[in-house]
Amino acid sequence: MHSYVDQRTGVFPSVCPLDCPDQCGLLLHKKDGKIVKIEGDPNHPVTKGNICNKVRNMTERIYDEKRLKYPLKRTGAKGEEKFERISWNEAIKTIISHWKDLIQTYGPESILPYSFYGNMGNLSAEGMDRRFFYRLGSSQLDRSICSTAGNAGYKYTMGGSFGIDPEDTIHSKLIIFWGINAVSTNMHQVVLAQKARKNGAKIIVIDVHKNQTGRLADWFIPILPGTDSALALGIMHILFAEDMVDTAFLQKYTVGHEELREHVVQYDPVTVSGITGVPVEDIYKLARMYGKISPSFIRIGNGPQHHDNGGMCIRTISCLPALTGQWLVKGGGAIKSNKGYLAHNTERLQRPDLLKNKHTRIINMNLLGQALLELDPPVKSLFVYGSNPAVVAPEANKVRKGLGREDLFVVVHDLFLTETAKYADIVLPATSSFENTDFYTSYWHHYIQIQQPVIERYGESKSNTEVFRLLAKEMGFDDCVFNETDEEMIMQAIDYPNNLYLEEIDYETLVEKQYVKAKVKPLFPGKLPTPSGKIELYSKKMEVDGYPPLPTYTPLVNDGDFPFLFVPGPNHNFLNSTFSNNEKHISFEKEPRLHMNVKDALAKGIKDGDQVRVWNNRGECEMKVSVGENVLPGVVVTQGLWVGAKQLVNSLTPDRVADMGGGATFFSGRVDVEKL
Ligand SMILES: Nc1nc2c(c(=O)[nH]1)N[C@H]1C(S)=C(S)[C@@H](COP(=O)(O)OP(=O)(O)OC[C@H]3O[C@@H](n4cnc5c(=O)[nH]c(N)nc54)[C@H](O)[C@@H]3O)O[C@H]1N2
Ligand SMILES: Nc1nc2c(c(=O)[nH]1)N[C@H]1C(S)=C(S)[C@@H](COP(=O)(O)OP(=O)(O)OC[C@H]3O[C@@H](n4cnc5c(=O)[nH]c(N)nc54)[C@H](O)[C@@H]3O)O[C@H]1N2
Ligand code: SF4
Ligand SMILES: [Mo]
Repeated sequence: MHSYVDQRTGVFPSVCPLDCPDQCGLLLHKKDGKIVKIEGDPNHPVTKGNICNKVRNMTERIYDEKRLKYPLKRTGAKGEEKFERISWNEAIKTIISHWKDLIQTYGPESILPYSFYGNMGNLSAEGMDRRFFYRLGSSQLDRSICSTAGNAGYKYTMGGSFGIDPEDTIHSKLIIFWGINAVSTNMHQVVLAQKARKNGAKIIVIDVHKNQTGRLADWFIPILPGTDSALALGIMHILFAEDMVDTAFLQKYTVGHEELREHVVQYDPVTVSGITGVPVEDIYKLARMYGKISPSFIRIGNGPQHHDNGGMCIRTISCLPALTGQWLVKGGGAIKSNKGYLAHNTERLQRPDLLKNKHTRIINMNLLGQALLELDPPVKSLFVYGSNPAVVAPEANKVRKGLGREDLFVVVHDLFLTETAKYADIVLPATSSFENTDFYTSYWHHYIQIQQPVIERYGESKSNTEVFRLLAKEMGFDDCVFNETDEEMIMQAIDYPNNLYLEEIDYETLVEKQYVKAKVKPLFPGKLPTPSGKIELYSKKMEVDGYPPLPTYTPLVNDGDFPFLFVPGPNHNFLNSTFSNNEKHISFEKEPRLHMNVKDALAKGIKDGDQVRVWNNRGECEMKVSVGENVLPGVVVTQGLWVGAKQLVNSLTPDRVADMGGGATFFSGRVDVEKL
């Protein structure tokens, strides 16, 4: 592979590595070996030269003085932040000698990897690491913190992560952003929607918070948290009652429309209004717009599925386009996730066959606190990479107590001394994605992209693949899979005859073109990967799995006697906890705010701008309050995963798992609020 690293000055293609659906094509401007400017690739068909503020300012992070330059070992007490520099050799030897002892005494399952998508590169996030931990026979991690509940729900209806091509949404005439803060979290979908709007499209936003996305809507519909499936069922009720369904489509492409028609009779607008807080006349208006305007497109967000009932909620919303036959119309349908189209050869990339004990325990990452404090036999070592669980995982106080265990050997591989790394015994410095080779597959648009190293490694930092090669070598794993290069791994991954959409894409083409669009065909006519091959409005599989076979509204779990539902989502200028430790991004964001309804504020004697304490039986936070009409009474909302000790929102969130996929329930917790 030709190297951009040696060229000290110039403009080089790249990919945004962050966990964001847009997966932008970037141009990195280099001067004297350093990146001086990051911009969107004007030729990338989706990015079209536009990128978000966070990444335009990412050089601040890449060259932040606080970035880790060399490995560290702990010298003080856990969490005391006392470390000293060590060599890579000592770091790797220390880790492996510890692990060999643990394996001998407690077995390999006493070791737990903990990772997520701090870098979305397929090699970095789920390549050599998977091979290593499978071969090690460590406990396996169920990576369920983000979207597994919703994905499981969507899959029951549609068979997999398949929606429409977002580039087609410029043809839509009705666009519903449903539980997605797209202005911050999927900005290019907003650009496409604005284009559609110029051609007469209406934009509706359904959310619990009138945030930046709600403010852009033609019509904002506030809803009570965790009640969206009831609203979707209410829409279905009206679509059937007023004969706005596409019977030909239902007959040809779905299973169970007759059962559904009878089932939704109970979800009349008055009942639904009582559940959702949406006025009866608005439910009618929404259903009639949805029933009559074509093409209509629903962008299904992550918000509604971070709840106790999140899986069923997404399952229910995803039935809607079938009722109106919208999947057949260009620009009609929905997107939840499009990950299925860019499926690659994970068997070869990750080598699950290396895991010999097929009964190895699997630990749900949302239950990290419990796993560290209560699991028997105990977890004795944790290896964290590409994630910051001390900030992002629910029940943060439990997580931190667990991380602080004297007998837990913690290793953290990251670019920064994160809140998690502060608990580490050994800290390893990670390269930024711009220093690595990797390939990227968006979960929203249809492009596969390649990253080649553009800048030299920062200090002594190493990429994830390099670290796991070193660990494997020290373990004495001589399987050839640990010697393969990044290039070889990419070739293996994209050589995947099972996915015909990738048929014409190979490594050479990727290197030559930088990004290539998968040859995706419309979903219909065609066979879906559901058991019936059709859209399953009635799902036998759900029945077998212990769920109601038809879409259903289930209330949230009782979370105690606190007056407010607490919705702590991400913010505009951070990406989860990434950037929350970079001064520039903090200055854009200023400070965390708690949004509260005027009625509630009045009852509590709280005024706009007051400092408040937010608390429940799990923990507490302090922040400034914004009083207004942006949230309904009984709901408080805050944005951003801040790292300040008093701003740890996850100290308040429950570690219950959702109804499906072991998903997180960040938004189903209750709190009380008082003036400080
Ligand atoms: N700027 C920025 N972009 C990001 C991220 C980031 O941290 N910052 N994170 C990235 C990641 S990992 C993800 S998963 C995505 C997430 O991005 P989104 O899909 O936008 O998900 P959230 O922001 O979690 O929640 C979306 C909206 O759901 C609302 N909501 C909460 N509960 C409910 C409910 O019950 N019903 C309805 N209708 N709405 C509800 C929230 O108020 C919020 O406005 O964004 C990615 N992009
Ligand atoms: N309250 C609340 N909590 C939430 C959410 C919410 O909406 N509300 N959202 C949840 C969601 S959807 C998600 S996806 C999770 C995300 O949680 P995480 O995946 O933990 O995401 P980040 O906080 O961005 O942390 C990623 C870390 O990876 C590091 N990193 C980046 N690149 C590399 C690399 O190449 N190698 C290594 N070793 N490290 C690297 C970064 O420096 C950073 O510290 O948070 C969840 N937590
Ligand atoms: S965070 Fe999202 S919008 Fe921003 S540059 Fe990356 S992919 Fe594009
Ligand atoms: Mo996420």
